[in-house]
Amino acid sequence: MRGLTLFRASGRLALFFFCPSLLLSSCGRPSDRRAYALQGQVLAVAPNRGEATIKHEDIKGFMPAMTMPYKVKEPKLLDNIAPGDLINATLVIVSNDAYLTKIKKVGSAPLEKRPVAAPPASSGFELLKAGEAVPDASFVDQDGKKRGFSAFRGSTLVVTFIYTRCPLPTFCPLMDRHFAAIQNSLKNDPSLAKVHLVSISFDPITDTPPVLRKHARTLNADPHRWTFLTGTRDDVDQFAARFGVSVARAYDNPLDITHTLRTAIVDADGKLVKVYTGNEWTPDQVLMDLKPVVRSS
Ligand SMILES: [Cu+2]
Repeated sequence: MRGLTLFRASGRLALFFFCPSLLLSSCGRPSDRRAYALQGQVLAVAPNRGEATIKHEDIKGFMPAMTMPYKVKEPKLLDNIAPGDLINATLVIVSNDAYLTKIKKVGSAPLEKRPVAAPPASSGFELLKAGEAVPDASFVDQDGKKRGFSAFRGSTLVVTFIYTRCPLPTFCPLMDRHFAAIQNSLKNDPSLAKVHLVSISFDPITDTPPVLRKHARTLNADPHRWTFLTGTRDDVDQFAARFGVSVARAYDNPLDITHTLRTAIVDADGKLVKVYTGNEWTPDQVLMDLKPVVRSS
């Protein structure tokens, strides 16, 4: 035990010696780890994905009450929990990851039927299929300018849906990081010069144009290559639903957002090429898939 402690101590020391000129934040990675107490109810368990969906209380100093799928540190942590269980757990946030650990069942309660804002039946929410034209929709961009989706015709698009307050590094912030990586690759590949990135926020209450502009700047988004849009809640929800994005807001708090992730390639004629589900796609995969699309347009 003592040996291990010594080894660790010298490991840290070595780290400091090896990178004295770097910022402490990148040197001292272990200090990036933050842990928060989470209390909530398990709504669903997905052992194959190593995930549990938890409706949880405010996490002081980190995020408001929310319902989200969380990864667990080890799959076996899911063995002892079931929908309806009330749990205490520790939410660990590291630079690009987030997971639950120390999950402890403290009770159970009937599952409340979550009032999910279902899309109105009349608006025709079928999922778009590859080859179908993406319907037009009105948005406003990070400069407050009105932008119809059809105004992007002529550019091959990579479109994703996010909100800037999304607290989990593996969700919306990951989409942002992936888009930033794609943007960098686009700059270095003249054959992809006409590809444009579009991030659409489904949280128009918070993500006003100034907020989106600031967010874009934080990500080093080049406005000629990467546009941030938002719109009325209904317009955004209906548009997003066509790609398979579901957004649910708690009735008592529209800022409590639960959502899925979808990212899509749309060709220069405005037709859907491909949709990526969730957060498991990579920038390289998208770049590969873009090449034939750009070539044929
Ligand atoms: Cu998110």
